[in-house]
Amino acid sequence: MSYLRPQFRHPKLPTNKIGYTKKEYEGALSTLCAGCGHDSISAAIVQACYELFIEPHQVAKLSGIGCSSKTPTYFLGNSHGFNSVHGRMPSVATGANLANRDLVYFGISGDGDTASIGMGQFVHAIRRNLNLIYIVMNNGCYGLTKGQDSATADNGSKSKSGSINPYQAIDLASLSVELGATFVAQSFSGDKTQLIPLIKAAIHHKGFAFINVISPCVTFNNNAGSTKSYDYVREHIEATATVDFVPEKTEITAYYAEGTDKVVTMHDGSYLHLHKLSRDWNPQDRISAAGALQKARANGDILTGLLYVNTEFPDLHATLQTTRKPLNKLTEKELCPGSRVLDEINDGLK
Ligand SMILES: Cc1ncc(C[n+]2csc(CCOP(=O)(O)OP(=O)(O)O)c2C)c(N)n1
Ligand code: SF4
Repeated sequence: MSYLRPQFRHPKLPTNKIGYTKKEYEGALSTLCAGCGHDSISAAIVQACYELFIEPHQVAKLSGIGCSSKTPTYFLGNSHGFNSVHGRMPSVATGANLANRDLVYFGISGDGDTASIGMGQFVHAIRRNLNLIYIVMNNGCYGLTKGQDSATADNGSKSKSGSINPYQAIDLASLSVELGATFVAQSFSGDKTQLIPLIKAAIHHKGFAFINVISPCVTFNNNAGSTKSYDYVREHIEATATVDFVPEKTEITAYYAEGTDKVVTMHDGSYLHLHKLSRDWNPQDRISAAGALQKARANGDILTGLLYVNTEFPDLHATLQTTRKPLNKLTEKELCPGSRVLDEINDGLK
């Protein structure tokens, strides 16, 4: 495979509302294995940011370690990025986010990075409702270190070497719902029609937006008997609803009449329009989302779509009442209230 990407693009490439072509949202050429699901997720992120005409310099990409955590190099090359330590992305994302609330934060992780070494960090980012789009590229194995089973590998699933996983799997979507994540979605890397609107909705969600994306590892976990292979996922995928993301308030009115659809209003007035496939699906009902996930799991199915959303719970900035201004833009006067105020604070602590 050649790692040189030609710089040439058609001079008449379409531009988005702020005048950028798709090229401005791309990154370096991927060095992942050809056919790796992670590359499709990167492409979906590029498309979502292009269609939402996000300024690339207003995005920060944080990741841990793994093939999945390498992907921020392959999308949004004009954005800020920090490839941190295995399992520690949520801490770095928390620090960056608290220092500057104006950016869109993507936290990119793998199932090893999140469900093993990073589990402690993951659950606390959820608990705090950090304003972060947290994407797990879930292939059920440690791709970068040659395919060992991860904690999301299903019980009974067969590895490439033929061994059967004797342990229970951690279901990250169920766990997120249980812990109170305010946006939980699940998708498949091969389903960009579903994944792109979910990413757009996650960008507009104010709080922790978790997307668990089943993303087959073609090199180490795409064999018969694996429950994270392309064939298995295609056979067992079950969508709750198809999703449209509608940025303008006015555009939605035509949909209200349809009895089997559901409209969810986001904090900023944008809408999620869900065309329900399963009867009685209500993404704002946490208990039924938890039940539906358990049921799908018991049947060996993978439930996809927007599983749960709560637009009421305050995000971390609202809880901590942090400054609206990014820390690096605060003036000395704003940072230092003066000795009189400091004396008053100190007196209050006596
Ligand atoms: C502290 C630490 N422990 C272990 C490793 C070795 N290591 C690197 S990546 C990885 C797992 C990667 O799996 P995952 O997060 O699922 O990403 P994937 O490669 O499958 O996309 C491990 C164990 C490391 N780099 N740092
Ligand atoms: S080893 Fe697996 S996860 Fe890593 S790049 Fe290759 S296919 Fe993707």
